Amino acid sequence: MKSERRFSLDKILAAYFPDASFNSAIPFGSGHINDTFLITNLAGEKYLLQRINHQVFQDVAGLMNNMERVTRHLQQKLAGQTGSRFTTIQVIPNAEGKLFHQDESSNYWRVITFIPNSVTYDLVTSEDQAYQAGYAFGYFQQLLSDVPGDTLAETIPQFHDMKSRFAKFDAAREIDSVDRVKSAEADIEFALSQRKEMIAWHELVTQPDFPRRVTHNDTKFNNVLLDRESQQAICVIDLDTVMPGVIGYDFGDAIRTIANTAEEDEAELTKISVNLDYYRAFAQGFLSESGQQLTTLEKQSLHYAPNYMTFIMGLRMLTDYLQGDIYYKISDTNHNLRRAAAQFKLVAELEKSADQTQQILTEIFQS
Ligand code: GN1
Ligand code: MG
Repeated sequence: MKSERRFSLDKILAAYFPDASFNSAIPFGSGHINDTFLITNLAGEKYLLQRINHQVFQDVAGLMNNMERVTRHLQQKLAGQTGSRFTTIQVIPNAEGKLFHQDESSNYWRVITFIPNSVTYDLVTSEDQAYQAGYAFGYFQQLLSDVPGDTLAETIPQFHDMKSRFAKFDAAREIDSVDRVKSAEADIEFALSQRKEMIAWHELVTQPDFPRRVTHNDTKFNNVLLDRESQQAICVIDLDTVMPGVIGYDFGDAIRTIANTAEEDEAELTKISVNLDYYRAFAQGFLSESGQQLTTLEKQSLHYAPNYMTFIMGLRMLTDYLQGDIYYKISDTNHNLRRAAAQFKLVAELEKSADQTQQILTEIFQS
């Protein structure tokens, strides 16, 4: 949800670094929810300052406690692994020792470390990148496998719950507050045609005997930092939604951006298809790290996970379009509709590649 930009960065920085002067603060990254600035002080030290969207993350204290707990855990685990190139971001408390800072206009802020010599990409351009991303998210998941999930707050309740997402979609269609239903008929029809199957997968993975794990829940390719020179994965970022989940959420959401031949909001739908080489490379990297711990049921659930996660993103984007763009940042009035159409096209493409992707997963599990 978008809010007015009313704040003074100087005052906020003073609450964090009372003794330092900063000579630049530049907008950074391509997130759709929070606002991020790269700040540099006179000594050349860099940090990331982020305004947390507290309409999306309503429990900011719970969110920041999660982040502190998760990053501390990662730090401890990584300190015990000699020679690991992997690192983690850290939360920098404000001058009073608080994990976040609230300004006079009720904006919430946090500062985190900046990882130097790293790059992110929105699109994968080589098998090695896909493998690196798989390795990173799989390793991340494994490092967090001994954080008790019930100690983490649910930062967005029912985040990947298809029933709840459909209920919001149905309400948005019904209310049609900005008179956009007519312009989205084809996508609405597609969404409705998928309802049964999508809800069935969610029911499968939320059965009482299905393992709950600490998952990242937002595993886009651009949430992996690669070392600028070696191009190897060194860090997983955007920890806002690290909370209890199922393995398929992370596998599926990553495939959505990693095996997609086009951008998330591609207007030219013919450009969107599944790159099977990237699919395989990502799956190999991911399962090399997280595969051993999976139960048979979890392994079986992975195949449909990309369809599910791609579809749920499209459904959320379409709902936002119907509600008048109240959630995601947009660049034009049709942006959310274009995003939804692109996601739905990818669902259809995943469907077409189902035999090949099943074969890939079977081979990896047998090897
Ligand atoms: C949002 O802010 P960003 O870009 O990291 C969204 C994800 C979506 C993504 C789509 C909290 O993530 O769920 O997959 O946009 N995050 C939230 O690009 O809603
Ligand atoms: Mg995010």
